[in-house]
Amino acid sequence: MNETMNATTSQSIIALEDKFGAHNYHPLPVVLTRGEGVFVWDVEGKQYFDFLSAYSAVNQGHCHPKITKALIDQAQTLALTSRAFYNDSLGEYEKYVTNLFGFDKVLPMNTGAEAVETAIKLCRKWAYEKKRITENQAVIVVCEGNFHGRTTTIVSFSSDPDSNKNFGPYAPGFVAIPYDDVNALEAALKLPNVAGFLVEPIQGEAGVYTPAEDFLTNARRLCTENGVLFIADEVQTGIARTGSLLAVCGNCTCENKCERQTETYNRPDILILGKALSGGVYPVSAVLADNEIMMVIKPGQHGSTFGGNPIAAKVAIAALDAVEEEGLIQNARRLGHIFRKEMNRIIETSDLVVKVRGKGLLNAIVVNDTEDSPTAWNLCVALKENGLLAKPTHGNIIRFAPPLVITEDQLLECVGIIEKTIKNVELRIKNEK
Ligand code: IF1
Repeated sequence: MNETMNATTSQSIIALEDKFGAHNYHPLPVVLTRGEGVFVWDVEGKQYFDFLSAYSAVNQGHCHPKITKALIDQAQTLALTSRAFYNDSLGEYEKYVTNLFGFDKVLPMNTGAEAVETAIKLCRKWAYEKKRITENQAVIVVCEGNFHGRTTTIVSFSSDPDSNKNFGPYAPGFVAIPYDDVNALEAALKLPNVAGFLVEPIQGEAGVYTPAEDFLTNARRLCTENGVLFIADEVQTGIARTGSLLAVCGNCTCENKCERQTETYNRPDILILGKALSGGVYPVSAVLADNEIMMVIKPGQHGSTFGGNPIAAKVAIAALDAVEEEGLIQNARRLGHIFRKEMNRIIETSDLVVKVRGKGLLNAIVVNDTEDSPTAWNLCVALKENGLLAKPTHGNIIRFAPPLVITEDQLLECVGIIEKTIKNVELRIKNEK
């Protein structure tokens, strides 16, 4: 293809989406055409480090050979049976994933939001049938600043106007407390008819808010004391992203076979997984719980056309295998410490960036400007020019979440890109004054 055609390719593709696609996103102006490991390439052939990992769905790296092989092999064998019939992949996956995470049963779904909706239904049904809460009166406690998906029920309890304005009427049965506020949680759990507490172990979209060390431990204790289900949404924080198999594992390094009894493991009653459960090659999500909870759902009371399909089953096994075989938990933990140390070094001499926070390889920097300023966006555009892709979560916060297969050398190269870009943007801002 000649230079002129290449030169317009990005623009023509962006124009296509602008003309024919809903405007429900405002992507960074880059058009990607290939991905491999930590790298993606745009249609002009430029290579980038991917520091978003499709919002932590590509923990195992783009187009992971084993995962894509599992996808292709199964797609050429048996793609979808629906759950009207058994298939020879689902049981194998169900055994694998329940053993790995330590629960009696799994309910397979597709997207994270579907898994969150499933968890809400499961929690409510358990409350009516086991806890004997008055029917249709169940309350689930949630946290301000949450992000659990975009269905009308889920946005009903969002505190972000972008997520819920003009999508009413809102679903009842949710009470919000401030995130990381144990006293507020204790008080809320005393309300009548409380069935569950739904929480992200780290609030991703809100800006990678890591709670106090003992928040999840206190939440687990309070839920136990009040007979309320502790529901952990690990769609974004799970599958090694935070340097443990799950963010609720606390500081467990998962070096040994998990006994699930370590004092740092705040075992949820309902565990929600998605995104990296498939390594980003296919929509796969899951809800895990023990029999006492899971068995309240009887045949015909919940499901989905694609939930538990053979491709999803094989892909998820390969995706979870990769986490174990490639030591992604330990890599995320070790490189996360290095990354935050390097970011803090940069922050010491920067007026533009004021804070770094996160766990494992789920991190974010806070830009020294107002939420509605274009500074964080402009910094991301400048990072793109320098070969690294990241995007602001909210206004002045930029999430940095590379695939967990990144090497130390690659990470340090990216630190160099980030440092250089911050300094260039600072200089540009100074010269504009
Ligand atoms: C978008 C955010 C991240 C999630 C948690 C459930 C879901 C998500 C903790 C729903 C999904 C995605 C959705 C995507 C962007 C991304 C996102 F910015 F929206 F908030 F990661 F932070 N629980 N998060 O993070 O899973 O239905 O999407 O499979 O909607 O723009 P899903």
